[in-house]
Amino acid sequence: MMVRTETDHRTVVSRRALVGASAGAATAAALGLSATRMTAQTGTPAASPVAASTDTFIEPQVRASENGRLVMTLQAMEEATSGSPRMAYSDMLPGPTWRVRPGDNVKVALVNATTEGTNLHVHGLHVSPSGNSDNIFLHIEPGQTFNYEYQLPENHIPGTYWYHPHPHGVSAAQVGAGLAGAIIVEGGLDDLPELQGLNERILVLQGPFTGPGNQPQYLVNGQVNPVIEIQPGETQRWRLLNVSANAFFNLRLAGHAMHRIAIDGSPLPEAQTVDVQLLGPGERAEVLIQGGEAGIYELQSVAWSPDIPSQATDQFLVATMISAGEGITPAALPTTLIPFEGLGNDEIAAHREITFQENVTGPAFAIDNLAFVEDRVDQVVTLGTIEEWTIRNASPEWHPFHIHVNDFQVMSRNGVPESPHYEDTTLLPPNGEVVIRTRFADYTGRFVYHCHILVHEDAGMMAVVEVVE
Ligand SMILES: [Cu+2]
Repeated sequence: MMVRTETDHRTVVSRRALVGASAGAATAAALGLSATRMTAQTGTPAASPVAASTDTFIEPQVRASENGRLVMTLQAMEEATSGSPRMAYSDMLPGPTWRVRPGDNVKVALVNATTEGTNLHVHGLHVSPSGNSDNIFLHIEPGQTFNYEYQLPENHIPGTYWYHPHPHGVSAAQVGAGLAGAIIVEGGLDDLPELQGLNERILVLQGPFTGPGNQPQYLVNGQVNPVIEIQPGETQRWRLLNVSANAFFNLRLAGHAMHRIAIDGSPLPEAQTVDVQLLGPGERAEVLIQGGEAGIYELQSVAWSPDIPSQATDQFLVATMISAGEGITPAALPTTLIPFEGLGNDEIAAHREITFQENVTGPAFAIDNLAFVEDRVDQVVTLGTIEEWTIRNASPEWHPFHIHVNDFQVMSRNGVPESPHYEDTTLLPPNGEVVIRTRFADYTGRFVYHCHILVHEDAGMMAVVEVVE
């Protein structure tokens, strides 16, 4: 039996970023492009030169299943760098990308080489929450190795997922230090004729770390402002993952629309053209990009939520796209994608109301007036049933709601019906509400729902659901 195991390591790539490589400017020069760029904000050429600290785009290493199996070791470790404290899986920032297929069996030996407890969560995967599967109640102590095993069902939805530690109280510190990586479940959209043969890129977004001069530093696949190359007219498929602990990425590519084909782990029934893709912590999207005329284009996170001072985010540069080389005739973009099987007409077994709160008295971050306690069950639901949850946000800040094991259809946001789609993490608007429907399919056991701003989760904004027969 062919089983791929982890055999090689490489140094955390961000070390190069810390010393300020200038490959991007060199690349631009080699391509004969003048040092002007399109800004994300205005779509017009900016006077300033290409940012000096760009780096050639590199993808995380891949661990791919073969013959239905993936076996690997992930060593959670602390990194001594000159910048902010870093942690890494197997000396990689981000960790290696798992490439698996529906029905696969995945075995991960998690080696805790850090000085504190950790564990492992597979965000968005529809797998058992019990035993040595996606069980976030496990505590893997320093020096301990734990053998996780995930059995993906044959009907698992192909898409973009990720993994990270989930130890209550220190999730923000560990994810924020760099412990995160992507999971790709193959199939689905991959098989659409319009998407076959496209250059595919994965952008694992992390930060802010503390960069030179104590400036916030955002990384793409461990690099500062990498250069992504595209040909004029070429179509590329980008998988965008916000695996930061607490940050929002409000992505805009100068001079280019993004054609969204998936949100979180699920394909959309129809492609959507957007100018800006907001990703809260934990959220993903897949977009198609068609290279514009030869030039340099910035991928920015544009200013977000300016009217909420505690969460307002200024614009920052994420990456640079260079369109160069032989122009090709743009292919027709797909419109209809994967047929949608929604929950809108199904029988609803129960309606629940869940409220996220920030309190002056009592727990500062709470759900339904309670801070998280791991041995208290907050919701008991019946296996196989569909429920509708109205999730209220009684605070003046955004909170990304996430629930493990089962994704959900977003029915409405602040009373406005949403187009048909599933998510596993969704933004609760300040003093607003989101209505979701979800089927508690296939797995009994205990798991959690929580805010994916991990400092909020660590402070108690998390609760337990138990699925029973
Ligand atoms: Cu929150």
